[in-house]
This record gives sequence, structure tokens and C-alpha cells, in this order.
Amino acid sequence: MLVGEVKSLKEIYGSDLIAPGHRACAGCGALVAVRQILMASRRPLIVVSATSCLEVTSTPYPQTMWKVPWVHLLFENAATAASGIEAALKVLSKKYGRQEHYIIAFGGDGGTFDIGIQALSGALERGHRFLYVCYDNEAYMNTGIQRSGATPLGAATTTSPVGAKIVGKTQQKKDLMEIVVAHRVPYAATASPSHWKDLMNKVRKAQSYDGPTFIHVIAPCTRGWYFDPSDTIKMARLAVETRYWPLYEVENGRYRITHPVPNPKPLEEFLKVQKRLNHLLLPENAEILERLKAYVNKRWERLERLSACFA
Ligand SMILES: Cc1ncc(C[n+]2csc(CCOP(=O)(O)OP(=O)(O)O)c2C)c(N)n1
Ligand code: SF4
Repeated sequence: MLVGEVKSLKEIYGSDLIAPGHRACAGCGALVAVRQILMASRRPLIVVSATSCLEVTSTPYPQTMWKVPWVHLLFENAATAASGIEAALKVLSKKYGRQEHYIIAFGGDGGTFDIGIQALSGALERGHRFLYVCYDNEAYMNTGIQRSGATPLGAATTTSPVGAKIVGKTQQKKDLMEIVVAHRVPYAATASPSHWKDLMNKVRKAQSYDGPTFIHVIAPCTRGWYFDPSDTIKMARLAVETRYWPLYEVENGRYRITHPVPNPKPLEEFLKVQKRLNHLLLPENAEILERLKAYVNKRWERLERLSACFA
């Protein structure tokens, strides 16, 4: 059983649970994050996956990349299925003393922020023991880059284009972490594949709890964000270094920034390298840029204040 802190690459070498040969785009951030999460996970493991890029690219029938039992559920009910599996395994282990299993449910931002949020809320409220991971590429990528509740203000998608009527998405990103935290779950955290050790240790910590836990991981998407496939990790790192994607955890209500960024890079550094957002650097879009910056700064300041309360 994998427990304790991951300290070096050597420790996790060879613990891969996805096979090579999946059909995701070269440089898909979601696949990198999922690979890391599975490498760190305790076993035996069952994976539940909502409809998404992760689903269609990992299981082109009759092939699969998953080296663990894997269930595909509809877009809206990954958390419900994970709950059912957990409840059934509980009964089986009570009756027959079977081995404990770990369950991870994966959903994209569309499947989590929007369509699956009801199922997720229900599962968190009922207290099932499983880890829900939302990999967030900030749009509905699998069906052609439509905006989701996770798409940031000003981002160009096929349903929030940049033009004369609107300049990208007109609303700010929904704060999913705070919605999850409001369910009083024992553990919720954000993560990034650029900070793999931080991510892996969050997986292990989440799985140490006897209850529902949640990880929100950024998943740069080469198609939807429009960047070179070799820049995925650079993109994820820039998100962290500009404070766009704060790395923090909420453990039994206690907030902690797990990767302080005392000298952040300007947000422009993150925006200018991706076509979905680089129009915000044009002088005529300065007001939108300021609103986005204010959102990022306010959230960071709030996290700092909350973390200071528990220091
Ligand atoms: C109820 C429902 N609505 C719409 C669809 C079509 N659909 C399949 S995948 C998808 C987008 C998924 O977006 P997201 O969850 O963000 O994952 P991504 O594709 O970005 O990885 C949509 C709209 C569906 N399968 N079911
Ligand atoms: S469209 Fe984006 S999320 Fe989907 S497989 Fe390609 S890079 Fe990954």
C-alpha cells in the first residue's frame, strides 16, 4: 500500500497505472495530471470517469489505457457511480471481509462545475469515501471548445468568441473549491502537474481520510488554449507563478497555501503565451484585463488571510 510522503522520483518510478498509446493530443495536460495522480494513488484502485476528453481518448473501444478497473459514466453522474461503488464495497467487506479499495472519480470542468455538480454535491453531503478529481482545462474541449463555468473572464471559446459584440467570456470563473469546502469535507486541495510532488502528496493525504475528498487540478489544453504541445508544463507552472492558480489545501477547514508565491510574475506572462487570452493585452481590452487581475489578486489575498488564521 502506498502511504507517506513522496520525496523523490525514484520512489514512484515503475508505479504507472496507465499504458502508453492513449489518443489524447500531444502535450495534453489532463493526461499528465492523471498519470501523476494514479502513480501516487494507494491501491487497489477503481477509477470512475465522466464523459470528457479523458474518457474518449483513454478508451477507444476495444482498447484501453487503464491498468486498473475503470468505469465510464455519463457526463452528469460520475460522483453518483463512485458513491454506489463505495457503498457496495463497504457491504461486501462487512459480509466477507474483503480488501479495502480506493476510488478516484475524474471529471472535466464541464462535467464537474456544470453538469455533474448536483451529483458531486450529493456525494459530498452523504460522506462517501472517495477522491473526486476535477481536471480543469477551462472549457468543454471534447466537443469543440465551448465555454464552461470554469472558463476565465475574457477567454475566447467557440461560444464566447472575440468579436464586435463580446470580447471572450463575459463572466468570471466559478469558485468550485469554495463550493466543495462549504460541504465541510475533510480535505480539498488545488494542484498542478508542474508541481508533481505537491500534487502527489495531496493525493496521498486525500486518500488517508475516511470520507469524501477533492482535488482541483489545472490541465493546460494545447488545442483549447492554443499553445505548443511542448509547453504544457511551462504553462501550468506560469499559472502557479502568476498566482492565477494558487496551490493550497483545506484540511478540516484549515487553509494552507502549499506553494507560497512571494514575488509573482505579472499575469500578462501567463496570458501572452496562449491565443485564447492574449487579446486581453490589447489596449482596447485593458478594462477586462484589470477585472481579471482584480479577481486573481482578491482571491490570493483572501487565501493569505485565511491561511494566516491557521498558521
Ligand atoms: C448531459 C450531456 N450533455 C452534453 C454531452 C456532450 N458532451 C460530451 S463531452 C462534453 C464536454 C466535456 O467537457 P469537460 O467536462 O470540460 O471535459 P473535456 O472534454 O474538456 O476534457 C460534452 C458537452 C453529454 N455527453 N451529456
Ligand atoms: S483537446 Fe485538450 S484536453 Fe482534450 S485531449 Fe486534446 S489537449 Fe487534452
